[in-house]
This record gives sequence, C-alpha cells and structure tokens, in this order.
Amino acid sequence: TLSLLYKLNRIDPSPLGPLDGATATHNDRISVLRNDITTLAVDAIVNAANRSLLGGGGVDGAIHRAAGPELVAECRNLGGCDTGSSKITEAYKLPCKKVIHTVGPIYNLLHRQRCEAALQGCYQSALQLAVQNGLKTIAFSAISTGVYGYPSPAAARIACSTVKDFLESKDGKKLDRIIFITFEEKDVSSYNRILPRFFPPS
Ligand code: AR6
Repeated sequence: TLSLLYKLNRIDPSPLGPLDGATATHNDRISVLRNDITTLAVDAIVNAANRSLLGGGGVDGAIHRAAGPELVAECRNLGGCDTGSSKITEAYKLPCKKVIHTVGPIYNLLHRQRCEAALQGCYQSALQLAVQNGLKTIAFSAISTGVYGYPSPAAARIACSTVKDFLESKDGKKLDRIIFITFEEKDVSSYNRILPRFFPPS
C-alpha cells in the first residue's frame, strides 16, 4: 500500500518529509496523507476555494501558484460558485488531471446546522463531479478548516460520513480511492480518530 501512495505521489513528498508516522493507508479505498496537495498525481484534487473562484490564500493560493496563470483565466469564465457547491477545471501545470473547486462554509457556531449542510454539499458535489468526469482517485483538502475556521474534528466527521454514504451509492462504486490530505497534525489526528467509525480498517 505504501508503494501505491508513492505511485500516486510521483513527486518527492518533501518538505513535510516522506510518508511518516502521520500518514496512513486506512483501507483499500481510503487514505490519509500529510503532504502538499499540489504534488499529487491523482485524477482530481479538491481545492478549498471561495465564491469568486479567483484564488486566495491557503491551499487555494498554493494550487493557483502551482497550476500557473491559465487556471485563474479559466476560473474567470465560471461565474463564481455557491457555498456548498463545486466546479471543475483543467489542472494545467499540476500533476493531477483535473481540479475540483469547492466552496466551504465560513464557520459560525450560531448557524452550525447550516454550516454542516454546506460542508456536506462540498463533499457530495465534488464527488458527483468526479464521477461525471470519469475520475476515480480524488484527494480532498481539509475544506473550511483553515481560514474559514471549521473545527477540525467536526469537519473530519462530516467529510467521512459524506464520503462513506457516497461510496456506498450506485455512483460511488465508480470511484477507486479517496485521499484526505492535510497539512497540519491536528487534522491528521482528527481523521485518524474518526475514520474507524465510518470505514473498517484493512
Ligand atoms: N496542501 C494541502 N493542504 C493545505 C495546503 C497544501 N498546499 N495549504 C494549506 N492546506 P484553507 P478554508 C490546508 O485556509 O478554511 C483561501 O483564501 C490548511 O492547513 O486553505 O476552506 C480561499 O480562497 C487547512 O487545513 O481553506 C478562501 O477564501 C486546509 O488546507 C479561504 O481560504 C484548508 O485551509 C478558504 O478557507
């Protein structure tokens, strides 16, 4: 399984270090990886964008920098994107095949249910777009858990439950592997804690 991850990740996984203790292939369809999403040679990476789709900081900034200026040029024609929805583009200089841009909610404790529904919408709509485009290996950044302030354990639970439901649906059978990719130890440990509740380890 480690060799599969190396294959997915053709580029040297520095600067965060090679596949260390914080990295796990959970089972034959789910992985958690602590790395830079822009290095992954998967079918699609999922960007944590904003409603303008014109770039920003965090993972969005990293993806636009690595893809080159053609990405924002394509995004300009998309007319933005609603919170909880996704749009797909080419990947340009990135090693993946496509980029799926999703817009997570800005976390607000007073509107917890609305935030939860929107985050669910991000995962669902991204997976739906992947299937529609014949993409089988999808890497998700930890949507909304950075600048948008979503608490990491709650976000990981929604990510896992939504992905599980989707993988069990008719369309979900068309997907090979979902990778939850994060930068920060707090997100890795959230996923590692929550994953066994939703997916049996192999
Ligand atoms: N690879 C993988 N994960 C990353 C990378 C990377 N290269 N860079 C950051 N992360 P954030 P949000 C992690 O703030 O909360 C942007 O300005 C990061 O550690 O990027 O959805 C957009 O334009 C965190 O765990 O996204 C929006 O305006 C996770 O990615 C806004 O930020 C998401 O953090 C979206 O905020």
